[in-house]
Amino acid sequence: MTSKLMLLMLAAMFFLGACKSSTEQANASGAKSSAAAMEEAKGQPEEAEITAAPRVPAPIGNRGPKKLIVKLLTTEIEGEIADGKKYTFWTFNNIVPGSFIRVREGDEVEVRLRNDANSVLPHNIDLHAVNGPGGGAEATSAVAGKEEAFTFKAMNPGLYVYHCAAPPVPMHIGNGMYGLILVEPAGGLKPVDREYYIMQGEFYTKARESGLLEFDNDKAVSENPDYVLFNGKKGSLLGTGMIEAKVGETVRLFVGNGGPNLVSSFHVIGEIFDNVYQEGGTAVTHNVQTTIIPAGGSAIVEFKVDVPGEYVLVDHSLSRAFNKGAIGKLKVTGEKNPKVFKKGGL
Ligand SMILES: [Cu+2]
Repeated sequence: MTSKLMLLMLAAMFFLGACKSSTEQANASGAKSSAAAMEEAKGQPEEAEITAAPRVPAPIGNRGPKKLIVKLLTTEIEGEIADGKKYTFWTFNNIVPGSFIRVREGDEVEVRLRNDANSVLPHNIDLHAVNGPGGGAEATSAVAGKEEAFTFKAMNPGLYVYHCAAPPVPMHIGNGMYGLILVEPAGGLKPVDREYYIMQGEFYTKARESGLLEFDNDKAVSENPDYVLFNGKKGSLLGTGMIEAKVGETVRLFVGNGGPNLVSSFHVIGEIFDNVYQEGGTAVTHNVQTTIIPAGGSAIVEFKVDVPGEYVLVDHSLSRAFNKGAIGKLKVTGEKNPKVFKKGGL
């Protein structure tokens, strides 16, 4: 009887020990994002939803890895840059910044880049989310009227810049050829009430006889832009372009900086960032007033809005905001909250 009991106890101890060690192993492998990234992408390829700023595609949620196709068209088009002035933009999908791309860690992504038949120059795409030569630049280099493609596995979660890397690279980026790709971690980002896409870039201009503005290489080399803009146009986030939220909501901004040269000091006047995914990576800091966004880099900022009003988005290198265009607004509507903010004394 006693020996039977001891055997049972020994068996139970062994079983529990085995359970513990397998749980520990699972935790150890679960902590490695690379392990999650090695999950197999399943099913037939689907076309990724892509959107124009300030909109972003729907969150990934809790799905497994997929095979996705991202279609991009490079173009050279005239558009308004500021105050009725026209500029020859070079774009991904006819917009600056280019379409927001949203994928999941472990997704296998086929990027199809077609260069419009009316283009003068070859274009390509270097996605900073890629592990591979040139981020895909050589593999996608396409002359006018041609399509090129490459496939990559999204191994590292984060918010990444993509841009054209055809020579001269500062000119292609300076003309507006940049955008953001978000690689969500397994399980997805925490849900929030509002998400927006904002990308800064500076423009170095000179006028042709017709008045049409084009890229000025001397100004670019001396890093002296005429315009520093959010989403490729002066006032794009003002007036009817203001982004919006309601009191009590949490706002997430995916902020990128195409450059090609300047580092942004991103700030929202009257708000504090509750969370900042520094440089678009995995490290999150709290209670941040202004965050640095490198040229060719990004940040994800999150904050809850407590009080109604208009909140001004700036590059806190303020001459850029008040003289060169790097200014936008977030309009918050809802009940006043005098416990948090009121005019007058106690
Ligand atoms: Cu290009």
